[in-house]
Amino acid sequence: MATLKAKLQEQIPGLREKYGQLLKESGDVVLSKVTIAQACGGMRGVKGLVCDTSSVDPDAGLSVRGRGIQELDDQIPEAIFYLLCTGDLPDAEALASLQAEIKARQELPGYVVDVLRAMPANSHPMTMLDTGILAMQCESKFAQGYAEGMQKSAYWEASLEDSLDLIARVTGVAAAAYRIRFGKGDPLAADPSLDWGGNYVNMLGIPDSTGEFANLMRLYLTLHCDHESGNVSANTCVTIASALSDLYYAVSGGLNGLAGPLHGLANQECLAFVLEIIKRYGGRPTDEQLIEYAWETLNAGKVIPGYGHAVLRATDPRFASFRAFGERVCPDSLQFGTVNSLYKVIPGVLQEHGKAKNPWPNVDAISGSLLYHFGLTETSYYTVLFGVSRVLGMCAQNIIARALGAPITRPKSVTYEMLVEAAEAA
Ligand code: CMX
Repeated sequence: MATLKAKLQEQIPGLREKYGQLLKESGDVVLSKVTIAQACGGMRGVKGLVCDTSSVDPDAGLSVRGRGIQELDDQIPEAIFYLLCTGDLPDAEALASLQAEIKARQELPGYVVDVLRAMPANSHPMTMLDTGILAMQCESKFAQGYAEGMQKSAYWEASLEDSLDLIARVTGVAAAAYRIRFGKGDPLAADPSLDWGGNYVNMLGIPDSTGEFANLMRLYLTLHCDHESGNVSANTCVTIASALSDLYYAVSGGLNGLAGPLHGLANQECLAFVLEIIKRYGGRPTDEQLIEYAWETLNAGKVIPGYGHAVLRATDPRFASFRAFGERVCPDSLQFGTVNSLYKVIPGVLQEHGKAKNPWPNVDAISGSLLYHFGLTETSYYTVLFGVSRVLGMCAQNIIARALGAPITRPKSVTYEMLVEAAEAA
């Protein structure tokens, strides 16, 4: 099988042709209607975006290029990036070539560490990640090519270059942010003998005598890779990039959206929730205690973190993959055990509460308990891991959008008066 670039080179003419033909023959076909409730309600369910890298079914959950995420959870994240971009998993040769590309680009520019060190000591790790990425914007090959009059047909190649640079370096930025923010010492250099996930663990500097933390990291980076293009972070990234802003601008902006508590920050809040419960009840709580705690949370007007989803209507398969990992590696962990107990009682409580359309857990409900087991106990760092993984999807989506010459995003907004007019006309 071909290297990633050769494979894309081979696929892109066909991709352009099939979209061109579809638009020519069926461009006027109606895909979706929009109600007033949807316009006022975060556009939930409105089909107005195109994304080929992945898709989320309300019951089956995430599929990457048509393959359910659970059948991919033994793949390393580099292979997933290849799959996101091309629709195929790489063979050994293509994977080795992609890994070599990443290793060749992974040295972090020294100024990134200077920028991170200059930030306020109480900066959120997500702010450090986003800032570190944005600081590297001066390295963008897309921006440079554009300034030099690059042909539109070559945009995707510059996007691939930026993607490989970003993927190679984002783990270094994230690990440096961890070490600086939490007083762990100087940032550690990348080790070219390690794969992407293993290297990230190594640069965090957390001992991993069994190698299982590196396995968890690979799983983590695989499971969080992409989730269509309508979620806040992906959609923000797509919108920024549609103005031909390069990937450094777009990914940094998208990750700022991921930092919100209703989106990626939920994984930080989930573990804080679990730790608070353990503290309150002095150990592993009983089901009755959990039910009591859940109702207190809901009655205080707060959400149960890690439960519910804008699209999913069943247990997130990524939750199931993490659960299987936890059962194998740390079945006796207090935090993992409490997450399991919550899984038993929370869906019933939320059903009785009657508000959430989906009472089942999403991926964030469990990931923190596993990180905690391996000594990554700084909960405010958890969303950074989510962000590092999501860079894979954002980059893959961008390469394809550039190949197709995606236009600038510009949906139409309406005023209250226009809504009333539409209501009266109906
Ligand atoms: N606990 C309590 N109430 C919840 C809830 C939960 N876990 N999930 C949804 N609800 C409430 C909503 O707040 C909303 O209440 P109001 O009508 O008072 O505003 C009502 O149920 C209906 O919401 P919904 O249509 O079921 O859910 P949304 O699509 O509006 O929101 C989400 C989805 C994820 C923001 C929401 O379920 C939530 O806040 N969950 C907790 C935070 C979380 O786990 N986020 C991570 C999501 C994964 C990700 O994107 O990263």
